[in-house]
Amino acid sequence: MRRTRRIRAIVAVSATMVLAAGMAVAISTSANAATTLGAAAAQSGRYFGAATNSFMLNRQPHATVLNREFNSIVAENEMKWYHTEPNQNQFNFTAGDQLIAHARARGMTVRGHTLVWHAQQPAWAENMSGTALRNAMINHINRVAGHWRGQIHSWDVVNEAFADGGSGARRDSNLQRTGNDWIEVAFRTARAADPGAKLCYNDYNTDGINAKSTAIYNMVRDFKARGVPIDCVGLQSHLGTTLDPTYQQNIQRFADLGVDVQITELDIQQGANQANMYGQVTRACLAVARCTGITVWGVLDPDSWRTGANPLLFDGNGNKKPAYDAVLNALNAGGNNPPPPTTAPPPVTTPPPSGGGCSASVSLNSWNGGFVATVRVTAGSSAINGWRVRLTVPSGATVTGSWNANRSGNTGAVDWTNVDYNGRVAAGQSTEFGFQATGNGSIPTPSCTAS
Ligand code: G2I
Repeated sequence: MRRTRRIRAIVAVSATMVLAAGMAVAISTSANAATTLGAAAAQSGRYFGAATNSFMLNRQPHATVLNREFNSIVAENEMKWYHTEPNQNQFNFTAGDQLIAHARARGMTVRGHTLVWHAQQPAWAENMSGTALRNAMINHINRVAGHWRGQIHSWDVVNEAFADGGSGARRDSNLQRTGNDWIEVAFRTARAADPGAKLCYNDYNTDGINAKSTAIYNMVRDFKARGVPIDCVGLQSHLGTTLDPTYQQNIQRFADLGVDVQITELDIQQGANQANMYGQVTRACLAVARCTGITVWGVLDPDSWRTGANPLLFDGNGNKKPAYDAVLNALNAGGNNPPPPTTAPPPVTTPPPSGGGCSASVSLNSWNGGFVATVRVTAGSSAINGWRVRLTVPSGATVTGSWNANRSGNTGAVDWTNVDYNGRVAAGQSTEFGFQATGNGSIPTPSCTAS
């Protein structure tokens, strides 16, 4: 009897404690819970982004939802090759500039999509092959990544280069036919053009462990082993009505190679499982420290490329769907596994000259028949207001394009001078210019004269 009473008392006390603890949790959760996707993701150092287009930036209700909910954006189409270089060597950055200005004004980061892809090429590139196409690709990367240098969080350097199905092979394309090394050439070129951007390989049907994702895994492992610059893998995640049970395991195995993983184009078929799957995908990313962000491929259902699938988080009136709540709750509950802080690009170790004036150093990214040169100009112990670099192009080589400098010619000894925005260099600081050439050979250390 006495024992029974004691047990009852303990039960009563524990019940009160559980209730109290439950209330405390409920109160602290609602007090701390973020109320937008971007803020909720930011709690664990991640971003939550959306694809959009410049012509939608002021369209309602898209604009209100975009600006309120997301802390990252990506161009759905307007940074693709056909858009940015409609005619060879004639660049159009207007829409991309608008998207970046919109993002920067609101503290959003920008994903770059995409430097090279077999689809959505301009007609002039579609009709090219061999060395001409390879050189056009390199020039495109240099000019586009160079234009937005320092403003892109992550670039999809190469998009969708692997075949579907079980072969694990590369997809056939005009780019692939220029030689199997086209992907690594693209990554090396992108690194030189924008050393601060994370460089991603991006693909679809990679949302679990399968032949295609394994082929990509093997490529990334090979790139890491050989020092080809790659920082991240994008899993597009255009999903149907079920999630592959190995979804998280697949993210984890890429992370274990030492690259970040980003969910880059998430959308999920509307249906009974939509909200649940959105929650599952979000939790899978949060569970892997190196899964650093999620982007949905559009904002409002009617604007989705998947007509009629209603695969996004908001309906046409901008109302939040159950899928939205599932994502927000998952983001608010997660965050116990924040990704490591992003590392700055490695410092360039050119010693500054001891006196005034300037010095120059050159690094080459070469392939059989061509190269990209990056030239670093460093001011000495005093600031300089302009510079001239004399550099000898290898015999037989010809400069086909350059950026961030004016040049006197394209063979032999060439003089390069600053353009209006990079002439002034503070004491001990550096600026860079670059050029692309056909031919091969080494370049002796260039001379530099301050003006
Ligand atoms: O296909 C879905 C995505 C797969 N991964 C790469 C993404 O870049 C791709 O995005 C879609 C865009 O959402 C569509 O909006 O890429 C399509 C092109 O492959 C885009 O569609 C095109 C239409 O096919 C064109 O008719 C249209 O002119 O958009 C163009 C611009 O509105």
